[in-house]
Amino acid sequence: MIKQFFKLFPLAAASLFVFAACNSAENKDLKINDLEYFANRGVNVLVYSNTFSGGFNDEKDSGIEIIHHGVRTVQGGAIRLSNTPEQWDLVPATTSREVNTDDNSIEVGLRYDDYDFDSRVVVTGKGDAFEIAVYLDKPVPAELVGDAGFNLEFLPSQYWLKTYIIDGKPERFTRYAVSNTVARPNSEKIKQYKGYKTYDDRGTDQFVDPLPLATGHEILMAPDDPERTIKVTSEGADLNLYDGRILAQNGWFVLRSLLPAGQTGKVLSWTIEPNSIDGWIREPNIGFSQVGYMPDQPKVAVIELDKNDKILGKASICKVNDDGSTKTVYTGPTDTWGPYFKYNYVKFDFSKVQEPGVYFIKYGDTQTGNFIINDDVYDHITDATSDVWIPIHMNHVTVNEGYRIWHGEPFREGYLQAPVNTDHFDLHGQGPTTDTKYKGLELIPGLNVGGYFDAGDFDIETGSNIGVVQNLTSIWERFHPMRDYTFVDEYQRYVDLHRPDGKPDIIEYLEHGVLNIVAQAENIGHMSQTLTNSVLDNYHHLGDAASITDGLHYDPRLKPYQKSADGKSSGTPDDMWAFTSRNPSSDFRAATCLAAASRALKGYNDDLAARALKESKRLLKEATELMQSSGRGAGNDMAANLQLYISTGEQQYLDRFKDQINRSLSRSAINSLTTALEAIPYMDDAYKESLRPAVEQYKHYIDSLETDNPYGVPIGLGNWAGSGSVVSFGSTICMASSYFPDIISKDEAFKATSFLFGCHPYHNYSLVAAVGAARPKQVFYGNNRADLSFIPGNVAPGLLFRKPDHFENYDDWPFLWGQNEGTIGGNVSYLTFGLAFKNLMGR
Ligand SMILES: [Ca+2]
Ligand SMILES: [Ca+2]
Ligand SMILES: [Ca+2]
Repeated sequence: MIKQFFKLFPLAAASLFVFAACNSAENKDLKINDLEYFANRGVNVLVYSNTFSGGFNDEKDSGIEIIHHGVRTVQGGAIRLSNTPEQWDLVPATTSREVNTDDNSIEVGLRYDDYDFDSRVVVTGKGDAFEIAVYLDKPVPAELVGDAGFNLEFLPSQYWLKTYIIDGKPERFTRYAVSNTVARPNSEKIKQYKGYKTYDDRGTDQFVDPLPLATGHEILMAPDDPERTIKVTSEGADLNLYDGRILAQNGWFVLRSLLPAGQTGKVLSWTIEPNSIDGWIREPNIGFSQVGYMPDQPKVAVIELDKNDKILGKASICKVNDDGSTKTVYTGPTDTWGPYFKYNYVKFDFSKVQEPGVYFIKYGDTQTGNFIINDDVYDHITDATSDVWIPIHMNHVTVNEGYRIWHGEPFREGYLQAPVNTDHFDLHGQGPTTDTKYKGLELIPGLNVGGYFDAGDFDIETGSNIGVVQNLTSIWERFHPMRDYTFVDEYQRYVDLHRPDGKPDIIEYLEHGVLNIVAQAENIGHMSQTLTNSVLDNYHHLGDAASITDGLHYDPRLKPYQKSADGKSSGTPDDMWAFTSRNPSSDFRAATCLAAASRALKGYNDDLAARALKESKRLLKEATELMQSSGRGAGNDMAANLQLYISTGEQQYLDRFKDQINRSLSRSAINSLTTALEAIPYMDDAYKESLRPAVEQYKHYIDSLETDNPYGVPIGLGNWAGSGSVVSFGSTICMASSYFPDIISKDEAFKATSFLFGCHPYHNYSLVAAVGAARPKQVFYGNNRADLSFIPGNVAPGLLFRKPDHFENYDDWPFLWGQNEGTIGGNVSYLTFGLAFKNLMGR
C-alpha cells in the first residue's frame, strides 16, 4: 500500500494552487542539496547532472531532468533547433555549469558550435516551484530565428491516457501518435548530425514537421495523477505541445517555446510546478529471484527503501496452498545493510524455507509476486535465449516461428566497399585507404552469408561476431549441449524455430557465425570493422530486416527509386557497406576463433572446417607481421594465444600465454582469472596449483562486493548498464568453484542469478525476457521495440545509473538502449554463464 496523501488541484486554470489542509507541515521548497540538484519529498530536479555527451547525440537522458516520485519522467531541457528533435539532431555542448546555493540556482552555458550560438539557462528554485530562464548575450543568429527554442520533454508512457489542461481547455495525451504535420522544403531543415539525414524524402525534397497538439500559456499535465501532476506557465512566449513520436517512435512529448528574434538579456521564462505528494514514501522494492530457488540454496531478499521510510525489523514468507489459501510459514529478522546512493537497504534471509512449493514475501504492507522453490527451477534459464533470441538474430536467412516470420532474408544485394574517409553514424569509419582490391561503392562479393545482427540494429559488428564464435566453440567443447529445437538450412537460407532437425543447435549457430567470418577473410582478405548501413534513414529501421534495403544492386546510372528493366538493380542508394580499414589485432582474434571453430566443426562441416583453418593460418601470419612492422608487437592477446596453443600445440603460444597470464594475474586476478582457468584442462597440475593465490584473491574480491553494494555483485555506473559484468562475474565464479570448491563455494554463483532474475535496484523484474518468472520485464530495445515488446531470452543491460544517484530501468518504455538493449555478444555470454551455472549445480 502506498503511504500518501493526495493533493487536490483545482480543475480550472488558477494562478495559485490551493493546498488541501493536511496534518503534515512539510517544507516543500525545492532546495539544492549536497549532490547539486533541487529536491523536496517527491521531486528531484537535475540541471545538467547529465549532459549531452553520450556517443549518440540525443540519448533522451540529458539536460534538465525531473525525477518525479521516483520515476525520471522529464528530460531534454535545452535550447533545441527543432520542434521534436530526434537522436541525430544537433545537441548543444555544455560550456559551463555553476551551482549557486546562495540564491538557490544552477546556471549552465550552452553552445552550438555550428552556428556560433551561445545561451545561458538559469534554473532557480522558488518555493515548491522552479523557474527556467534563458539569457542571451547576443541575439539568436538570423539563420536560427524560428528554429531555436527552449524544449522540455515528457516521457510518453507516463503521460499517455492522462489528461492535460491548456489555458483552461481539457485534453488527453494519446496512447499512439496521431497528430497533424506539415511538409516543408529541405532547404529549411536544420542540418543533422554530420550532415546525415534521418529521413527518406522519397524525392520530394521536403521534410516532415509536426504541428503542435496544443498552444497556450499555461499547461497543467496529469491533474488526474498526483504522482505525475506538473504545471508549466510561460510568462510571454507561447507554449507549444508536440508529440515527438510522429517522426520517431522513440520521441517524447515536447513542450517548446521559440526564442524571440533580435533580443538579448532574459528572453524566456517558464515557471514549473511539479506536484509533491505530502508525506510521500516510495513503496519498498523487494528484490528476489523471480525464477525461484533450489531448496538448499541461500535465499536472501534485498529490500530497497525510501530514506524516509521506517525500517521494519521483520519480514515473512507465505506459502500458497493447493486450495489457493495462503499461510505464513516463516517470519525472520531483517538485517540493515545501510544507504547506497538514493535509498536504504535491508536484507531478509529466508534460507531456512526449503520445502518445495509456491511462496511470496511479505514486508509490512508490501507483498511480492509468487516464486517457486524446487530442485528444477533453473533448468530452463537458457532455453529462450538459445531457442528464440539467438536464431532470430541470424543474418542472411529467413526466420520463421509458427505463424510469424520474424524476418525475411536480408541484404540479398550484398555489400559495397565503403568509400574512403567516411565517418559513420554508428561510431565506425573508413580510413584514407580501402585496404582491399575494391574501389569505393564497388560490390565485394560473397559477404551476404552467415553472421549475426549486432543488437537492436542489424549490422554485423565483426569484433562481436568473433567473440560469439569463440564463445559458441567454448560452449560446444565444455558442455556439448545436444539441445535441438531449431531447424537451420543454410542452402534454403531458412530457419524455423521449435522444429528439431536432428542437428545440435549450438553447432548450427557456430557454423552460421563462422560462415560470415570466413567469407570476410576470403573476400575482403581480412576482417572488416563492420558490415553496416550506408544511410542513416535505414539504420534506425524497425521491423523486418529483409525490408531495410530493396534487395537490388545499386546502380548510380538509374534515378533514385527507379528499377532496371531486368529487375535486378535500382537507383536507390540503400545497399549496405563494408568498412574495411585493416586492424591486425582484429585479424589476430579472427585467426584464433577460426582455429578453435575448425576443431568443433570437424566431422560436421569438413569443408568449412578446412576453409576456417586455412584462413586462420594466413591471417595469423599476416597479422603477426603487420603488428611487428607497426611496432605494436605480436600476440598481446592472452586468450588468443591460449586458443592457438590448444589448436596447434605449438610451444611458442604456450610460452607467450604463460608469460602473459602470470603478469596479468600478478596485476589483478579480477579481469584475467577466467582466461587463466580456461587453460586448466590443457595444462599440468602444477599450472592449476599456481592459480590458487589468484583464486584466493578473487574470493576477497567477491567478499568485498558485499560491502560495496547491497547486492554483492559488481554494479556498473557507465552509460551502458552493467548486466554484462554480472554475467562475467557469474561465469568466473562457476569456473573457479568447479576447480577450487574449497576456496569459492558454488553458493556465490546465486548472487549473479538472483540479481539477473529480480534482486536488484529500482524494480524487481527479471532482466531476462520471458524467463521462468512471475514478472519478467515486458519491454526491451529489440527490433520489435516499436511494439513495446521483447524478444524472448534477451538480457537487458539493466540498471542504468544516472548521475548523481539514480538507478533506473524503464519497463514501460523500451527505447533507452543503455538499459534495455540486448546484444548478440551479451546474450551468448549469458548462454555460456547459464550452461556453466546449471553444470555447477548438477542440473
Ligand atoms: Ca550496431
Ligand atoms: Ca537443430
Ligand atoms: Ca539496394
